[in-house]
Amino acid sequence: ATTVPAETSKTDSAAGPKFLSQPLVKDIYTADPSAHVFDGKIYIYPSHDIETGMPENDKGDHFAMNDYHILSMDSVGGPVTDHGVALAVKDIPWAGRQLWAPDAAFKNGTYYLYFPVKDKQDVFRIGVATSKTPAGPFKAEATPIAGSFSIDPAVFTDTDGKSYMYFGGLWGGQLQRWQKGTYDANAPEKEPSGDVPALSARVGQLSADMKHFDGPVQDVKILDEAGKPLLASDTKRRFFEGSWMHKYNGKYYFSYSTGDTHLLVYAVGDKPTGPFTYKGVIMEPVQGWTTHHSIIEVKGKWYIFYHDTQLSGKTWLRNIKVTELKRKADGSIETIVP
Ligand code: FUB
Repeated sequence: ATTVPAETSKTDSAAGPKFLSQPLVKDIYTADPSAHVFDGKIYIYPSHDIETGMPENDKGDHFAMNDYHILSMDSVGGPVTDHGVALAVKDIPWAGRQLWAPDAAFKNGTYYLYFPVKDKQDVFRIGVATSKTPAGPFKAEATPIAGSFSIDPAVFTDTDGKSYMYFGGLWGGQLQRWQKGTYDANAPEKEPSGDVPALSARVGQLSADMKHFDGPVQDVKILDEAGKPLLASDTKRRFFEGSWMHKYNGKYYFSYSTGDTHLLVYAVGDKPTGPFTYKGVIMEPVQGWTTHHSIIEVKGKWYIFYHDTQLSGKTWLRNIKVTELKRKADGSIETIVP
C-alpha cells in the first residue's frame, strides 16, 4: 500500500476546505468512486482508468480497464492510501475485457466486491468476489451472478439487514439489448427514443450469501410529479447509468446519471425497490463526458464522491473527487455546481 499525504487537507477561510473538489489521488487515474465506511474508515472502490489507445466511441471501447485499486482514508480530507491491485481481469475465470464501475458490501464477516466486466462473448455481466479485509485482495467466484447483466452495480443494505443490487446502463452498458429479457445482439446500440417509457435501472434483492439474486429482478420505476413513468424523450431526467441508493430520514434516495445530458439527479421513494418520484438535480455537468457518484454519511456530514477529467482532459482518464452534499430542511438536496 502507498499513502499519499493530504497536501490539500488544510483549510482556508475564503475557499473552504481545500481537499473538496480536488483529485483525491494523482499518481493513477480513477473513476466511478463507490465509497463506504467500513470499520470506522472510508474505503473507496473506483474504476482504475488507463491509456490503452482504444478508439473513443459510444460503446465505451476507450474504457478498457484491467484491474481495481482500492483506496482508503481515515477521514475526509486526510491522507489517501492506495492498497494496490485488489482484483484483475486475468484472475476472473469468465471475464473477457473492460472492468467497469464496481461497488462493495460487508456482511457475514466478509467483504463483497461487485464488478461489471464483459464475458468472453463480449456481453457485460456482474460478478462478485470476496475478501476478509475491505481492501482485498478479492477472489472472484467462478461464474457471474446468475441473472445479472449490464453494468454499474450498486449494493445497498437496509436497516433491516436486507441487501439490494441496483444495476444497468445504456449504450456501451448494453441495457437496451435486454428489453426482451434475454440478450439481443442485434438490438440497436442506443435506447428507444421519443414519447415511450424510458428504459430504467433494475433492482434485485440479494440472497443471504450475497452471491445470488433472491427472486426476480425488477425495473426501477421513476415517476414524474404526476405519477407517470419518465419518458425516453425526457433525457434530462431519465435514467442512463450509475445507480446509487442512500436512506435519509426513512426515505429512499435513488440517484443516477442522465448520461448524454451529463447530470446527476435523484428520485425519492418509500421502499428500497421503489417506485421513486423524480426530485431534482444533484450535480450539474462536470468536465468530461461521464460523471458517476456515490453518497455516504461520515460523522454526521454527507458527502458525494464523483469524478471529472481535471488531471488529463481526456474522457477515459478520470480522477475522483469528494465534496459535501447539503440538504434543505425538507430533505431535498441542494444542487452542486462543480
Ligand atoms: O467507467 C466506465 C463507465 O463509465 C461506467 O461504468 C459508467 O458509469 C461511466 O462512468
